[in-house]
Amino acid sequence: MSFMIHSKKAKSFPVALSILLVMILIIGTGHLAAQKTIKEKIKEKKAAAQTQKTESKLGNVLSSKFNDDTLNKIKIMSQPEARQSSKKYSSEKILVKFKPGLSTQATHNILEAYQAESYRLIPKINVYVVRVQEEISVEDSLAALKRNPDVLYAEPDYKLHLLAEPNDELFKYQYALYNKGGTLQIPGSPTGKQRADIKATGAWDYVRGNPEVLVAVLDTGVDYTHPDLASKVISTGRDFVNQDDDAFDDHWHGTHVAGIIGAATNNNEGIAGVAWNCQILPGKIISAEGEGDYSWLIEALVWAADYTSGQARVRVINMSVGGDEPAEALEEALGYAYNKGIILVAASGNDGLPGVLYPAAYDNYCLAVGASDYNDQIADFSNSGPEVDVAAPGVWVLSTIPMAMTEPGYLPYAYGSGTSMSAPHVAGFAALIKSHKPWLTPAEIMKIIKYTPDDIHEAGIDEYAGYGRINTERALTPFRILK
Ligand SMILES: [Ca+2]
Ligand SMILES: [Ca+2]
Ligand SMILES: [Ca+2]
Ligand SMILES: [Ca+2]
Repeated sequence: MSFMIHSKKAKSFPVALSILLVMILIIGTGHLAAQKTIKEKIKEKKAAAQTQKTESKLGNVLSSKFNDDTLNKIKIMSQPEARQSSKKYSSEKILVKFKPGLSTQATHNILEAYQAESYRLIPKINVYVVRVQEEISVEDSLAALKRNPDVLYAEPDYKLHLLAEPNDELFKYQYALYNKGGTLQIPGSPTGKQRADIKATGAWDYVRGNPEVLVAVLDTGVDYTHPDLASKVISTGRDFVNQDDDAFDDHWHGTHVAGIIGAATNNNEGIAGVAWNCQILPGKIISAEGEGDYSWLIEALVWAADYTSGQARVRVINMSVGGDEPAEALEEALGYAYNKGIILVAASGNDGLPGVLYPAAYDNYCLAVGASDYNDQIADFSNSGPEVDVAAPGVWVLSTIPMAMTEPGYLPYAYGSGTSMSAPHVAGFAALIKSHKPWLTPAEIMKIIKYTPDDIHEAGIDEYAGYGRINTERALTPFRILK
């Protein structure tokens, strides 16, 4: 499948597929975080970076390995083998839910009778993440548990993957927000179409967001030391991969996604985000290698849904990730967040095939987002299906990348393509609507987003663009009453 993605991309963008950086020196340090914890963390990261530099000068193998690895990971990401070689589900963990009415002791007895190596409960949805013993296969464990009358369901812990690839060209403006038309300065690209964009400048005349509206970015983490993000990230978040309270980005994807949603805007630095004043909450569910387990996403959904900081609450969750399989525990976690009033936005997938990935395919809970381009054409990698709700720009989208991956003399921004870049435009849009009209429910906000786009691709609703490319201005501008 991944081969499909890459061969398609290679056809469209022969120069693409490695991360790119802007060639201007970084001036100033930008805005540091308002949150003390973030400030402290920034200090720590800088000290760590300093140590690392010193150590690599001394030829320390470990520290130079960090740097090389980071670069290698980017290269690996752009190889067609990356997804092909990955397993479909975890060979160590499964997800189990018991029928209601069973005591905790009884469930533990059952898990121990089946020789679980260890287990932990995801609260609120009461799903156990069970680690099976090495000598027992997950297939055997699942088969045995499914036969137990006390088990409601037992399913594999499927793998998630990211839905974007970096490109290696750099351009001077964000057509996605405001497309002036004319050349995009992309080698080999056609001319961009005037106003093939989400009309962000029109919407910003009315709404710029509320800092108490948090957008959780469930991804590879976020570089909260980035000059265009530091003031916008509310806390260091939670890392479900490494089980710690520091969702610092050791990949690049989550930082890119976070910038699209909410980079500090109108600050003489870098790029503009869609939701100017809303804040970002990072949850790390994808490893440095670009892979994740469903259980990490499930746990993160429950955590984000319950997260509060003063008056601030998560109102939107962005998931630029996807897996091929449905899973009951995932659907339950989505339902938990949705019922707490959270708008769930997910990428449709980058296989260029019919078939929307999960979680995007859960129609009852998620807005599934496909990718359009600078000409309002559907990207050839964008997955299609009746579950697709809307499209948003996902080709050559400029955003933030981690400082650690920025070469000296370059700015920490890069172009990326994928439905991963499309979903955060919609997440930022949802955050603007929620800021403007906090009483609206997720169902109502989903309707506004679906019923206000510009029709693109085939006439009317279609399986590639859904209702069309989002139009934030149409949704957020007050209606004028004409006499
Ligand atoms: Ca961490
Ligand atoms: Ca900025
Ligand atoms: Ca849908
Ligand atoms: Ca259409």
